[in-house]
Amino acid sequence: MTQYAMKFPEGFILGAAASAWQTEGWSGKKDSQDSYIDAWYKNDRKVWHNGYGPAVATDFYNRYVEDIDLMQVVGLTHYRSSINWSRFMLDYEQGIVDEEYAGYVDKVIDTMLAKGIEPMFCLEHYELPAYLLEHYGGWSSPKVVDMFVHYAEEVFKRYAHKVKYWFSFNEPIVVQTRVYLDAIRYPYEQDTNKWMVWNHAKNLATAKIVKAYREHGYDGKIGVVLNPEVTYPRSSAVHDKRAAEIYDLFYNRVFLDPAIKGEYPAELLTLLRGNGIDFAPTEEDLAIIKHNTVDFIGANLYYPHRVKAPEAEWPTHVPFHPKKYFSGFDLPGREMNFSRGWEIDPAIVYDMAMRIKNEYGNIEWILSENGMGIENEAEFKDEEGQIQDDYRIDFISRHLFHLLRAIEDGANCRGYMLWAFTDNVSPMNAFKNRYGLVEIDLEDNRNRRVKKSGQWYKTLSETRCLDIDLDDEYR
Ligand code: BGP
Repeated sequence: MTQYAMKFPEGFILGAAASAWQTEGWSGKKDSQDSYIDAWYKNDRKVWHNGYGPAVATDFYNRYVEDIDLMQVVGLTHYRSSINWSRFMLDYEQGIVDEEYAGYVDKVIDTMLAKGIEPMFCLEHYELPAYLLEHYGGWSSPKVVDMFVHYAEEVFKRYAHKVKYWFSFNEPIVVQTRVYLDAIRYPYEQDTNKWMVWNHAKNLATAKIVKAYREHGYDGKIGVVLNPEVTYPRSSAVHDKRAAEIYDLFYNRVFLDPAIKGEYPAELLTLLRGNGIDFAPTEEDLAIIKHNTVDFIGANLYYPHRVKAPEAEWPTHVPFHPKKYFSGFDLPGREMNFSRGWEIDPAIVYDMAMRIKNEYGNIEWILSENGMGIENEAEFKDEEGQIQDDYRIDFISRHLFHLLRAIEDGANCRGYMLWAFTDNVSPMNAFKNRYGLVEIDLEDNRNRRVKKSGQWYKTLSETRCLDIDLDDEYR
C-alpha cells in the first residue's frame, strides 16, 4: 500500500451537479410548459421506475433555500444545474418570458451567491419544450435553433452579470441517440438522418449562443457539457482499433470537434455520406461553427466504453446505424457498478485529460459529472439512520486520484463536479439508483439527510487535499 496526500491546485472547483428537470418538480408550472421529458413521462409512465418522475422530483422549486444550506454543509464551491427552457418561456412563438419562473431562477442565484456557492448553468438538459417538438419537429427546424438563441439572450440579459459559467447543453447527443438512433425512448422513432440533423442543429445552436454571448461582451465563460466516452479497442489488432476509431467519430468527435476545433472530422462526413445520411449543412452554418468555438468544456465521465470489430455484416433491410462498424465488448474481470450496469475504471479520467491536452489544444475543462448510482441504498443506513456510503467515497477518491495525476502531467482541468448533490430523478430509472451526497427520503416527505460521503466531501473541500491509500500495483 502507498499513501498519497495530493493537494488540489489553487482555485480548483469541488462542486456537484444536477439539472432543473431532475430536481425542480412541476410546482407552479403551467400546462403549456411541458418539456420533452415531461411529455415522455405523461405519455409513457409505465417505463419510469415505480412511477416516479419529473412531476415532484426532489421539489427543489419549493425547497431550494433548505437545499442551498445543504450545499454549504457538504462543502460545494460550485453547483451546476440547468435553466428549464420549457418553463422560462410563457410563449415560445412570441418569445415572452415567464416572469414567475425567471424570478425563481433569480432568487436561486442570489441565495447561492449569498452562501458563497458559485452557480453554473446549462441552457438545456433535455428540457426542449414539448410544444416545439410537436409543432416544429424539435431540432429538425432551424426556427427552433433561433428560438433557443432568443431564449439564451433573455437568460444572459437577466443573469450574466451574476453567473460566470454558462453551457449551451448538457450531453447534447443523448436525446436523439436514444430516440432516433436506438429508438428505445419516447416517441420511439428510428431515423438516423434525423439523428444527424439534430446533432448538427445543436452544434450550430452552441456556436450561435457563443457568438451572442461574446457580442454582448459578458464577463464569463461559455461552453458545452459533453459526454465523451473513453473508448478502448478489445485488442491492438487493426480491425478492433478501427472499430474504436469509428465509434469515436460517431459518438464523441461529432460534438467535440465542432465545439473545440470549429469543424466536423472529414472522415465522419465521408462515412455519413457513404451511408446515405445527408444532414445538409449550409456554408453559412459551417462558417458560424468555425468562428465561434467554446471557451471551455465540461466532460461527463462515468465508465469506459469498449468495442471490437463488428460480429456480423450490417443487414441490408435495416436502416444505417453506426453499429455497422463495431460491436460492444465486455472486459473479462471488469469492476462493475451492478446497480447501473456500468463498468468502473477510474483511469478513464487520466486518459480523457491527456486526450484533451494532446488533441484539443489543452483547452480549459472541468470534469462536469462523475458519480455512482446505487440501488437500495437505505440498506447501508447505520443505527442513527445515516447512509454509510464508503463505496461512493472510494469511487470519488479513485477518480480524483487520476484527475490530480493528469493535472500534474499538464492537463488543464479546473474542477471536479460530482453527480449528484442530492439524490434525484434519472430518465426511466427515476429514484432507483441513488447518486447524492444528500439522501432524499421518499418514505418521509422527501426529507434530506447528509450521507457519510457528504461529510467526507466537506472535509475534502476544507482541507483541499485528497488522502488515499492505493495498492502499489494500482497504477
Ligand atoms: C448523465 C446525465 C445526468 C444523469 C447521469 C446519471 O448522463 O447528464 O442527467 O442522469 O447521467 O445517469 P442515470 O441518471 O441514467 O443513472
